Amino acid sequence: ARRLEGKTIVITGASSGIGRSCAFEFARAAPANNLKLVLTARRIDALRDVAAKIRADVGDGVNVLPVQLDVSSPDQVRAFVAGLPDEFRDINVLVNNAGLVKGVAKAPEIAEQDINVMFQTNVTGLINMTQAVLPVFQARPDGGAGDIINIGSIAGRDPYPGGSIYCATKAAVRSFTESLRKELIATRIRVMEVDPGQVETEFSVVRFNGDKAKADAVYTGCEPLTPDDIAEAIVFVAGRRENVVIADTLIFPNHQAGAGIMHRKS
Ligand code: NDP
Ligand code: 8X3
Repeated sequence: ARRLEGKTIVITGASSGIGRSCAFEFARAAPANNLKLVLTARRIDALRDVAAKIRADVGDGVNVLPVQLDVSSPDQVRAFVAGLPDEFRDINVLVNNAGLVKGVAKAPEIAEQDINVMFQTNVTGLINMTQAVLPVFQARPDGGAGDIINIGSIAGRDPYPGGSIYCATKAAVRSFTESLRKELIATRIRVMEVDPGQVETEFSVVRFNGDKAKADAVYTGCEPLTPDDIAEAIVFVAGRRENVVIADTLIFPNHQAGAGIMHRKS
C-alpha cells in the first residue's frame, strides 16, 4: 500500500472529468504517502477550485499545485518542467489525460480548425508532454524509472462514422504508447494505456460546443461510467509493484461492447 510513497504526480486536463477525478483519487492516497500532485489544464480557476476542494477533503497534509498549461502549445510544454518549483520537479508519474473531440462531422465536412485542435491536443500535446518529462525519468539509475499513463479510448480501437479525426488521434496515442514501451524496454520506465468507453464528463458538452441538450442525449437510456471509475483504474495501475506493467486496459460500462455498440433501455 506504500508503493506510491513520496511520488510526484502530474495530471494533464485536471480541471474536469477524468483528470479531475484522478486528482481526487490520488489525493485520497496522498497524506499517508507524502504525495505531491501537480494539476494542469488551461482553466486555472477550475484547477484552483479542485486544489481547494482536495485540501478541504483531505486536509493540509496534501501537497497540491495547480499550474496553467495548454498542452497544445509546444512553447508552454517546453517551459513546464523548468517552471515548476524545485520540490515538484522530481516527477514520478505523468498522466497524459488532456484531450477533446470537436463535432460529429463526416470527413469531407470537418473544419480544418477542428482537425488541428484535436491533433494538437490529443496527439502532439501528449507527445510533447512525454518528451518534456522523460528526461526526469531517464536521469534515474538503471536507465531510468517512472510511469507514463496515456488515456486513449475505445475510439482508438473501434473507429466510428462521425469520429474519423478523434478516432485517428486515439489510434495515434495507442501506436505511440506501444512504440515507446518497446523503446524503453531496457529501463524501469513503465508506459501504460487506459482506454475508457463511455464516461459522462464535459466530453460531449465540448464535442457539441456547449449544447447541453445534445450532450445529454448521448447518455439517454444508458448508464455511462463515471470519471471516478476511470480514476480508480489509473491509480491502480500506478500503484502496482514496480515490476508489474498493466500495459493496456479497456473499460466499458456494462451496456457497452464497442464504440457504437450501446444497449439503451429507451
Ligand atoms: P472533459 O472535457 O471533462 O475533460 C477534458 C480535460 O482536458 C479538461 O480538464 C480540459 O481542461 C483538458 N484539456 C482540453 N484541452 C486542453 C489543452 N489544450 N491543454 C490542457 N488541457 C486541456 O473530458 P474527459 O474527462 O472525458 O476527457 C479526458 C480524456 O479522456 C480525454 O483524453 C478523452 O479523449 C478521454 N476519453 C473520454 C471518454 C468519455 O467518454 N468521456 C472516453 C474515452 C476517452 P481545460 O479546458 O481547462 O484546458
Ligand atoms: C470517447 C468515447 O466512443 O464517444 O473517447 O468517442 S467515444
